Parts: sequence; structure tokens; C-alpha cells
Amino acid sequence: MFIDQVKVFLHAGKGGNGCVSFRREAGVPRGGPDGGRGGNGGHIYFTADEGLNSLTFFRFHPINKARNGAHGEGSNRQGKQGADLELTVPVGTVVKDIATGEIVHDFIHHGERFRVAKGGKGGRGNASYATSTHQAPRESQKGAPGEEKELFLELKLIADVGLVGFPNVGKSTLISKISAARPIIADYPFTTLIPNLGVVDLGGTRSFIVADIPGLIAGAHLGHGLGIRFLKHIERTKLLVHIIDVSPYTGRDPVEDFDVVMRELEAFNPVVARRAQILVANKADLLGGDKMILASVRKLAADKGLPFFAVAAVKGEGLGKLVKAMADTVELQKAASGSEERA
Ligand SMILES: Nc1nc2c(ncn2[C@@H]2O[C@H](COP(=O)(O)OP(=O)(O)OP(=O)(O)O)[C@@H](O)[C@H]2O)c(=O)[nH]1
Ligand SMILES: [Mg+2]
Repeated sequence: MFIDQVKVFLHAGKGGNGCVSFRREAGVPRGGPDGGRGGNGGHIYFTADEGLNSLTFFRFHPINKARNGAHGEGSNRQGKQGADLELTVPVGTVVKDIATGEIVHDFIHHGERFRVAKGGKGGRGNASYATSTHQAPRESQKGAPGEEKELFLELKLIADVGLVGFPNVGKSTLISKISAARPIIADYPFTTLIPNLGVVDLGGTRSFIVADIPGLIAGAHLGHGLGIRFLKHIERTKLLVHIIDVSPYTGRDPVEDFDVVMRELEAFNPVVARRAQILVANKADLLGGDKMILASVRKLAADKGLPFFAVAAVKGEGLGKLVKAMADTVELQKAASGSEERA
């Protein structure tokens, strides 16, 4: 099950109450105050884990609590701390506070740990109120409540390259040929129902991550087909690879397909529509003698100023050059955004 948005309730632990107590011991008349403080309530932490790719856990565990601190006791015994609660989330999880609408944290890196709810402090025991003029204090403090939060978790996969295009154009075929990802591939639209990630390894230290998402059709932003709800998973990419089916059997005009997909990207988020893009004509093996279709897509790429590749993904033809161009562009874009951040 792939869950990319979920609501959760968190209750951090309550602090234990401080204790009121006086020392009573044979041979020690008028023993002083010895009530200890309450233990602190447990915090709740999230840690990002690259081994996870769904928020499924929270669908089944929407309420999570850390342990309360124990109350203080006599003989200056402090109450035991409530245990913290440690939970893992997939890398790419954005945590929003529902009450304030604020983003609490955005988990970008593997191993990143963040406290999402703070436990209450333990209350002071009466021993801590004793002074030279106030030797038998009877006051103590109650433990503070732990934070209670209602959070919205949204997973936005973090990939370098996003594959976009109509259904059935060969997006999943491409990712299966260039990475170890093994999505379902079939000759009908909407085969891919959830995003797939694949790592493309060029040897050495060169590698990048590709996301394959469900296909788009006209009106996707109105919910047609599978809609645009999966586009959030390519929001953080550096490069879009726009795949067009150039086989004569689609019954569509490839140039029109391009415009339709661009309009849907624009409706989703204009920033995404302006991202670096490579145009790929797939299923070139089915063209036969037809030179017109390919020429029209090549002209489209030239008009839009986009790098262009004609490939036959299923046979692996033309993929070497394409992968190299993808890696080069990703590295270029990363360097550019890195220098922007430093500026
Ligand atoms: N002849 C030929 N067929 C291809 C090529 N690439 C993909 N196909 C076929 O096209 C069909 C659809 O491929 P998929 O990879 O499932 O397409 P998709 O874009 O992921 O489709 P959705 O997940 O439905 O959006 C499959 O039958 C593939 O075998 C190609 O280069 N040449
Ligand atoms: Mg697919």
C-alpha cells in the first residue's frame, strides 16, 4: 500500500508531579523536607529513513504517545523520566502542524532526526522550596502537560529526474532499462498507479535517482485519469524527461501530446513546468518508413530549445546517450542551485 498523505495525533509524555514529603526517621527529630521532583515526560522524535517509501505505518497508527514521567517520591527520589518515542518517516516527508498551518520540518536527508512533540517538565518537589527562612515548605509543583499535536504528513519523494508523459508511452519501460526498478509494464494506459523510484548508476560516484509516475491526460488537473496528485513527487526534481510516443498507433498527434502535458504541468505548478527538460521520442522502432512524425517532434524540440533524443526503450536503443545527458543536466542543475544557495 502506498500512502503519501496522512493525519497523525501526537501526545508527548506528561511530566510527573513533584512530591511533598518530610524526613521521618528514628533518631532524626524534625527531619527536613525531602520530596523529590517528578520525572520529565517523554518527547516524540521522527527520524528519516531512506529504506521507507510510504507513510503506511501512520495509516494504521494515527495516534502515538510517549510515556509520562513518574511522580517524585520521598527521600529526595526523583521520578523516572518517561521514555521518548522514536518513529521513522520516509525521506521526503514534510510535516505540517494542522493548527497553525506551519511546516514543522521537512525531512530531506537519511538519518535526519527532529523532535516533533516536547514532553512536559516534571514538577518541583517540596525539598526544592526550602530556604533558611522557610524550612518546612509544603508546596510542590504539578508536572507540566506534554505537547499535543495534530500533524499532517505529506510525502514528496526526492528524485533528481521525473519522467512525465501520457499513459502507455513507455515511462516504466525506460526506468526498468536504466535502473534496477522493476515496475509493472503493460500495453494499456494507467499501468502505473503509484510512483516508482530507481537509481541510475553510471559507475564511479556518478548516479542519480529517477521517479516514474502515473501518466497524465488532458484535464488531469481536473481529476481526469489518475489526476495530477502524483505530480508532487516530481516537484523536487532537477530535470524532467518528457516522453512522447512516436509510434503511428496512438491515434494522437505527438506534438499535441506535448502541449497537453505541458498545460497540465502548468496547471499543477508553473515552476515545475519551467524546469529543465529533455524531450524523448520513444518507440522509434515502430516508425518504419515514416519520417514525418519524428521530424515533427524534432522540430518541436528545436522550437522549444529542448535537448532531443529518439529511442526505443524496450530494445535499449539510444539509452546510453540519453542517460549521459540526464546525468550531465542533473549535475549542472545541482551545481547551479548550490551556487545560488551560497550566494
Ligand atoms: N515497440 C515498442 N514498445 C515499447 C517501447 N517502450 C515501451 N513499449 C511498450 O509500450 C507499452 C507501455 O509501456 P509502459 O512502460 O508500461 O508505459 P508507461 O508510460 O509506464 O504507461 P503508464 O504506466 O500506463 O502511464 C508496453 O507494452 C511496452 O512494452 C519501445 O521502445 N518500443
Ligand atoms: Mg508506467
